[in-house]
Amino acid sequence: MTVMKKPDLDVIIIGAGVAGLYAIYRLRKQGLQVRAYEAGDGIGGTWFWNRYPGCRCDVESMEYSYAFDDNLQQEWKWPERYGTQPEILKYLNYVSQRFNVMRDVQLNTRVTAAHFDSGTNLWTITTEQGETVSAPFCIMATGNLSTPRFPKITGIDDYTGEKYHTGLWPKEGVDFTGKVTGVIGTGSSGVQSIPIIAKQAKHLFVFQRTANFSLPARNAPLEPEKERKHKEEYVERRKAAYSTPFGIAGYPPPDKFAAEATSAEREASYEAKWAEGGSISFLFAYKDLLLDKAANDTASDFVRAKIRSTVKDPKTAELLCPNDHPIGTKRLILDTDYFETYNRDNVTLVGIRSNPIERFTRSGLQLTDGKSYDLDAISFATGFDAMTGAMREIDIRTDKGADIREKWQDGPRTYLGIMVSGFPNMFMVTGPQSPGVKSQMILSCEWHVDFIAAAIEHMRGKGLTHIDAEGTAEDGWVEHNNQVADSTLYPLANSWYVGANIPGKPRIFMPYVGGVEAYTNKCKQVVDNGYEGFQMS
Ligand code: N01
Repeated sequence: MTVMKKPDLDVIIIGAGVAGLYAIYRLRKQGLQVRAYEAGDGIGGTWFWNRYPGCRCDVESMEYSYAFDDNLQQEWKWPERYGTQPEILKYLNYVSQRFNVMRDVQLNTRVTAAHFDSGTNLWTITTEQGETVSAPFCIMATGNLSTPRFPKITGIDDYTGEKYHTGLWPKEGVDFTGKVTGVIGTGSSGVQSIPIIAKQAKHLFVFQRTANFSLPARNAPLEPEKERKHKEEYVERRKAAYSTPFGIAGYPPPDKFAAEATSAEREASYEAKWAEGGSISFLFAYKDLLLDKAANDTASDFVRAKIRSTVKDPKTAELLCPNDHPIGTKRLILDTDYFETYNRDNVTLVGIRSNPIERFTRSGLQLTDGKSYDLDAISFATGFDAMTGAMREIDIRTDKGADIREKWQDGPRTYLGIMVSGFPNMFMVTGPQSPGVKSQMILSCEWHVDFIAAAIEHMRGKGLTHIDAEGTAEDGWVEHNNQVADSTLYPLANSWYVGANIPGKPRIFMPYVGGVEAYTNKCKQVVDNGYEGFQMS
């Protein structure tokens, strides 16, 4: 008689960022034995790794927090309109302590493999240290922007100066004082860090391949009255957030198409939103900004005019004007003094679209036309292998021959961004084809963890042990995801949403852009219909 091995845990959680921490809390409440395995030497995920200067959330701090405990949201005090990385990390550490989460987190533990055995109905993970752990359920709380990427450019390892990646920033910080510094990349991380690095560096060269739209954040200390009112309305606001496209309440939805306004009215509307700061309000100016190119052009032109009027050198201004994508189709950046920074004498913008970096040298880098730059330090703000990178780095497979790298070789396929057909009992939090990165992330993490917790509870109640997504349900969801994306302007941009920043990555639109309301309604309907599209046994 075969003696069945007793699993080590009920649920393995991979990652102790926002999603993993809540999963521990939520599943423990159901009496489950859980443990999260985290590569970092601290919790916090994104907010643990991205310590670059100026790192700040682009969702307002009163929104960007957990909703699962009303006392928590009443007692935490955010100092500013937008949370800084240190402040958000402090918050996550506070949450961990307050709910005694740390006892179920194992730090400094990178998971290298996760294998499912159908005979035992167990997932077994293997860590970099060689430890193995088994459980019937495994949750990938591995994050969407957690696999930093240096560009593959000749000679990168020959460069002997200081080299940093915004997503792997040293804990002790970096002092660029007196240094000739380069920043490569002008996405959110580059745009947030450039003004601060510029203030320290002897000279800063910004190497820009693609100009991006950025709006002023208008960060400021949080007004006490605004905080008081928000806290008073927290419960209703959180509920209302699920009935919005981005999972954030409080922004009146647009009621007009851009063409219904005169050009003077549009200008006044964009001007007011520019002065207010923030991206949702700006994109909510008109109903069709993300649907109709002509409508979008009016908003794009407004921002380009702002760039031209801010940046004194006309050539630099022109280079900073985005011209290859409609505004909002790449993550809209929020900045503090980004364009103003190019008026400093110690900052030079170098366009590398038509004259790319040819190679790194021992002392800096050389462009294709032969011009070279000696640099004491280079900060790579070159982004991430987004959405699928973290899971593809783990050897995820089943004894029935399913392999995540093979399954996703033409792009991710998921059902609701929660499960992948053929990988039973493995859940994802904010996986591809869910609204995660297009929403208030913490809300989406809570939604998914709650969904997973309820599914496990449902199964236990019925004595079931096995859940998988049906192949047809997955096919339908992938198709729906693509159809929704194709009905918008999003696919027009070469963004990490489509994997365009990773050479060779299949081009498929990865986030669900039908909005949080449509998505959560679909999830509710799935549950109401007895977990439609999932096979349970
Ligand atoms: O990364 P990105 P990020 N040679 O991929 C350039 C979230 N986030 O870390 O566009 C030269 O956006 C690349 O150029 P191109 C947020 O969701 C949030 O900035 O590919 N350049 C691009 O300019 C965000 O969207 C916050 O032509 C190269 C840049 O590097 C996401 O994270 C803050 C290159 C990468 O931009 C990612 O942002 C920070 C090469 N070989 C991040 N390879 C907030 O909450 C890449 N680039 C505010």
